[in-house]
Amino acid sequence: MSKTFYITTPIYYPSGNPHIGHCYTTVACDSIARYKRMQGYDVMFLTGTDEHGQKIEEKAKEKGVTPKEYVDEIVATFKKLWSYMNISYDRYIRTTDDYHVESVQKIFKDLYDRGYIYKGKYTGKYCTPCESFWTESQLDENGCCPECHRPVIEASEEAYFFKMSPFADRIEKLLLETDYLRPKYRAQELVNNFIKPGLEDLCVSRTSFTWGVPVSFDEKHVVYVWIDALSNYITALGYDNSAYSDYGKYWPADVHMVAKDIMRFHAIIWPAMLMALEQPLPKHLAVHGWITFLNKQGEAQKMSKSLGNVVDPFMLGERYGVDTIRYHILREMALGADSAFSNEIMINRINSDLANGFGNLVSRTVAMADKYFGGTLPADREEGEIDKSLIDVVLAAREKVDLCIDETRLKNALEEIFVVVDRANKYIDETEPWKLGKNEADKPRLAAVLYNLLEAIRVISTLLSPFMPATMPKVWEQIGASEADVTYEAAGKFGVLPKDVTVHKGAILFPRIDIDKEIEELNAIIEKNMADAKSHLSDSEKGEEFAPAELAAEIGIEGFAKADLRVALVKECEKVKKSKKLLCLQLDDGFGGRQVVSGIAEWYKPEDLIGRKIIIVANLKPAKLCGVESQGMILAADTPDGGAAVVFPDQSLPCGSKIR
Ligand code: ME8
Repeated sequence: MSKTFYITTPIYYPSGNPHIGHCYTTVACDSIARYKRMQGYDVMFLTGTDEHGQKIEEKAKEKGVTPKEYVDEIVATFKKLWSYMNISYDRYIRTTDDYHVESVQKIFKDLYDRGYIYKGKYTGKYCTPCESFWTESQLDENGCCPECHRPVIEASEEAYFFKMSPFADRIEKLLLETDYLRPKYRAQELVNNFIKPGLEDLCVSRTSFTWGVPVSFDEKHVVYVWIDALSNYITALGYDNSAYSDYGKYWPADVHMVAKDIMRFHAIIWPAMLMALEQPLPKHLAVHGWITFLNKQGEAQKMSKSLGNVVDPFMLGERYGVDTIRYHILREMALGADSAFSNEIMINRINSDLANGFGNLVSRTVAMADKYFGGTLPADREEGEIDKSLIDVVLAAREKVDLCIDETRLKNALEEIFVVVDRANKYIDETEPWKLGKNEADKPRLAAVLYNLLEAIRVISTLLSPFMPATMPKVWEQIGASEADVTYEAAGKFGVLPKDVTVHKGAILFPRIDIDKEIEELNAIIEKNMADAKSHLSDSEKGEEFAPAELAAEIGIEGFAKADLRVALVKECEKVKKSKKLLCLQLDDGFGGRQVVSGIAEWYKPEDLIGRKIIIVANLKPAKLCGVESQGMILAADTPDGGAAVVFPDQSLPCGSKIR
């Protein structure tokens, strides 16, 4: 019986079109699934959509369609994208599928029968117009509803609760003492934030909307969307239903992959549910960061529809090819950390690794085999001393990549493969085949050099094929490799291609991109998207999509005290010549005056500021911006549309007042 491997993506909310962020998790899981299949595993790769909940219900209402009609359309876009991106999922689950609904009802009832779910009262802040409960911390700055900003009332409703405290110790051990959570450094923060203060019972039913799985024994309640959603990982295998019968074969999952925003649900609630059901726990939870968007100011923003900074994978794929995009997103993101997307970073990466690195290696090697030997290498070869150092690097690659795959470190896996690419390119510089080609007596040496390069390319392309599945067959065609030459087994060997291999010159694999021209075009697209986003979103969508920048690392009060913030009056203000962004302000700071340059010209005209009091960082080291000296900076807040809003203090404060 072959070994099995089960890997899952989150099931995505079909509440907007999928973007490059969704692609990251799915492409990462796809690459691992393909690698494992290549290794001979019997793989189950699951993805799907999470289709219930109040938000979907509301969006469908806004559009005047049923929730099912609403999700059907978006699910079709998700599936179209996955097929476009070459995603080889084995099963696609929709939480509206009948078998899943049936299983969720049984799971809920089972937890109830076991005494882990009980009926109680949910007490909280209630917004009557929105029919929503909020916790204290979710309320807006005025203590009102975060959605409609109207006052809330203290209210309670009947609800079911899931008792999580019996599992606190086991979950703490799971996080701190096993390698369930990757990267491990996130475990302590989870334990400190959620387990140490006492694991609270979780409210797992709702009565304020109906678009969900009804509780089978109390139909006015629908099951909380996370209980519904998390269950997908087992219902899709046939747990508590007869649609499938793969539970025994594939469970427990080898890897659940998610981004950090939903780590808590997978690290705490999901294990608690499985413990309560007395089922085995998944082996690993791999948590990656977000693909953020690097804006013109060089700041990383979360991608969101309201900012119009959502990068469209179809558009990128059309311009650069699907495999190139797959490579780029996987190569940029280290497990656990965020990765900033920018057009510049992407194009530089494509040019350096793919066009100059791997693509050039293939085209140079094949072109030389063609030029000097008419495409077929002669069997007569002369090995050289330097060859061993190349062969050693080639032979070491597979094991290193295996390890990275097993630890879900895909960026590192690609780096390991590119160590071989770099070594092979260096081997060309060292052996100078173009010189060998000039001399008939050097032809046996040249044949050996080219053969070694073709072998290196064979191993590189085999190991790259799970990441770039559409391009590698083109490489195999060019280097004359048969199917048997590019198996996992063959990637651990050197000398597999026939001695008299015939190459076939083909099209350039990764054309070099003209960076200036591309950036100009891409920036124009993004700017248009941003403008469209502003004009198309409803107010509720703007609020919903706004995601504040991440909190900076904690500092002590002494850290804050280092910044000297003061009130200052803008006496004069003018645009800095030759700059679209900068304003130069003359200030009365209470200490004789100073000049500050600020990058807010896109949002403020000089007359908007003259005569008003603002806040400055008064002890910032002076700096020159566009050649103009700036003695400090003024405080401004990020706005949801990517702009800046100057902070105006109480205008009666005297200049120089200290802010603490
Ligand atoms: O949370 N960068 O669904 P969701 C990287 N339905 N990954 C991103 C990303 C970005 N900018 N944006 C989204 C849900 N993702 C629930 C999940 S699972 C039982 C239920 C990816 O549509 C990432 O994998 O909001 C993240 O975890 C997931 O999309 C969240 O997708």
